Amino acid sequence: MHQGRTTLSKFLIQQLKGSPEQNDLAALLVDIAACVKAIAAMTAKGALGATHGEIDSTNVQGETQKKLDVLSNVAFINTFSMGGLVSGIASEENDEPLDIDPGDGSGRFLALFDPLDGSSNIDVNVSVGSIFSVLRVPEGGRTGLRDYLQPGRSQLAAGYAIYGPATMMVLTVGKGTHGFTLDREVGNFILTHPDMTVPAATSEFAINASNERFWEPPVQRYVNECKAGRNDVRGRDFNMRWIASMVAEVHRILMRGGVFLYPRDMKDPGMPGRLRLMYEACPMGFVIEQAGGLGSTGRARLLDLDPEAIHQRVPVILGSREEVERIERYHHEYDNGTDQQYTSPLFHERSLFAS
Ligand code: AFP
Repeated sequence: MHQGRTTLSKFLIQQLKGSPEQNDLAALLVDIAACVKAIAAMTAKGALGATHGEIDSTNVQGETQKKLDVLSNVAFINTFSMGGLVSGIASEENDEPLDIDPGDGSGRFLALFDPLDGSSNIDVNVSVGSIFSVLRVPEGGRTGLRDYLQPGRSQLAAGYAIYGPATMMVLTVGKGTHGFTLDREVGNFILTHPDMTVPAATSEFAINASNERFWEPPVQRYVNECKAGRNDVRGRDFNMRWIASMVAEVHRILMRGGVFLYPRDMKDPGMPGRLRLMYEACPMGFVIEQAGGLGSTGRARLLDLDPEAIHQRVPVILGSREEVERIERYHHEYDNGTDQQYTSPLFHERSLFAS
């Protein structure tokens, strides 16, 4: 038992007191935790829960939806609709944001979320997660879609749930990043990882290497140097991971360092990246930066981007600060043409990227 251990509710009361907005934010995060517990219960049933498999529909991303994608999305929508604290929600699974009228004007927040991230892993029993971001309704009240298009630095809170061997919630309200483990017997989230910190240095990177031929040269340069290991410029060997579940990658990075890359690639030149800015990159960037790491596109800080669309995609490079800064430097040197000495002549003669 965890007598005396801090529960999520007690933690939020301690971190968020002193204003009606902060009190409401604490209440909203408790509502999100209740939704996470419901999704954790569905996920834990596996194939026994009739939650595996696909349904005959695709989401706005053009992705075939898993049953658990839809069930998780409904769980979040119901939570926010009944909580009376939110006036609008934007979900990866919904084409358009949904306006929620609490009726008494109390909906001071906007909630953006990926209800089930990594859903290609559900049927093979690998960790999946939920990602959430909380914004303030702009001064002057709701006007429409543009209310949601706030830069990541405006977030009031962000975090994720990871449905792994243990169910955990990791979140920030702008005062550090903190991890809570679900005590299933009691049904409480217990503060088990206060003040999580991303080590500044690392020897572990995460990227889908099957896309290598489509990456821009600075990413190829970085990954090739990691693979070359101790006999090359990095002077040490690196390890690689790829779980295809951003939540699991980010959690590992928070626990032991590392760098996660889903860069822009030329597989689909029209697509600036795979991951979505508003409900994946921004919340994860906030969580990582509050733990001392850095989140970037390779050319700009994620939290400083001015959003243009709800489902906008961006390149994502985040994790240990020293590695992200190195990758940004490689992008800068490539863009201003000073990386000649490092980049294989191939890229300047017959490269996919030849201008
Ligand atoms: P799904 O939710 O469609 O499985 O996508 C997960 C994800 O958005 C992110 O969590 C992973 O890091 C990334 O996609 C995996 O992409 P690849 O399947 O291209 O490796």
